[in-house]
Amino acid sequence: MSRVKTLGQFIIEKQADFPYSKGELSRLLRDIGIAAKIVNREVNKAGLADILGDAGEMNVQGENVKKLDVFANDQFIAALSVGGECCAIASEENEDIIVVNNEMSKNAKYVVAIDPLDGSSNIDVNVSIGTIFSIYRRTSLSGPGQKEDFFQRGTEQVAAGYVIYGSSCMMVYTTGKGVNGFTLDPSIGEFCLSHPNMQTPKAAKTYSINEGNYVHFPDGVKKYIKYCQEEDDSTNRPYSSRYIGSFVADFHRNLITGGIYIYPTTFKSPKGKLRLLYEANPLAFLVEQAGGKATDGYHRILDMDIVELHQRTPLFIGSADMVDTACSYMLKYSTVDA
Ligand code: P6P
Repeated sequence: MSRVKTLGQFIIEKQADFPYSKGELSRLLRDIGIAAKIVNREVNKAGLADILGDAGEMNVQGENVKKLDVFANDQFIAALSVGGECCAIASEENEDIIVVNNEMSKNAKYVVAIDPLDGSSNIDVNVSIGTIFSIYRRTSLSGPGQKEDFFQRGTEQVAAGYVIYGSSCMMVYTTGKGVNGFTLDPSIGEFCLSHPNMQTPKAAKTYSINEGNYVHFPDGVKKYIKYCQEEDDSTNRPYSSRYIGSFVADFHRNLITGGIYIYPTTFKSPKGKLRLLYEANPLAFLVEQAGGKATDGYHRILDMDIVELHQRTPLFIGSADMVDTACSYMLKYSTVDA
């Protein structure tokens, strides 16, 4: 056990990096870790729906079975509310913000944006899914959290990360001082430091994009895909195409092995599909801390203004050299948005 460093021990150890902090951010991160363990337990049972009852039905215990993304949303909201460190939550599952108005939280310093269970459509086919979170200091001075507390650029995030519910459950996050990955050890019920100081390869040979949308891609994306497919030994091409259809799973693989994930504008998603506040920004913060890049094809994701909670953006994210090359094709072949 002495060689194992748990998430809780790591957070306390790193708290020294924030001399003025009274531990509120540490508590928030621990609360997210707790909710992640509860969600992981339910995700792992998803395949037993026939026994446990489908969502919206009563199970054998007479309990109402919730859809997993609703369950996950409830768990993270509960964990963030009871901890007292968060005064408002913006969730992919909720049209408006959730104001945490209990005595402890209404003057809390932080707000949290979250996608509680991204890729949940993959649950029924046993594909890895994930939670994405982003933490900001509130901008409102006191009292209940406001929607405006979330209208901050990604550069203002104090922490961000994701949980991947896959062959193992991992929590990967940054507080602006590098990226660290923790793997859940079910035998002790603790996230343990397994991937210290993660860095993503600068150059790589995996591209992740839904080529089914090819005909509606911007010309710059079409040209980049053809670049990836060309034979050229000197630049390790053709690259490999890997697309799981679950953002956190594709992102996590590319973070470790190197690669680029692209969700550009398409016919069905003319502004892109991924949400800026609780998908693109948190992973853009994390990938930059790991030496990678994230843009909308032209502009750095973290510099983009947020004007509505569920605002969408095109997303090019991953290994720095691959993002640079893809964006050079966008500049050359696709008109920059106004
Ligand atoms: P498509 C899941 O719905 C999601 O938001 C991401 O997790 C995933 O990368 C993407 O959409 C898949 O979208 O249009 O390729 O099925």
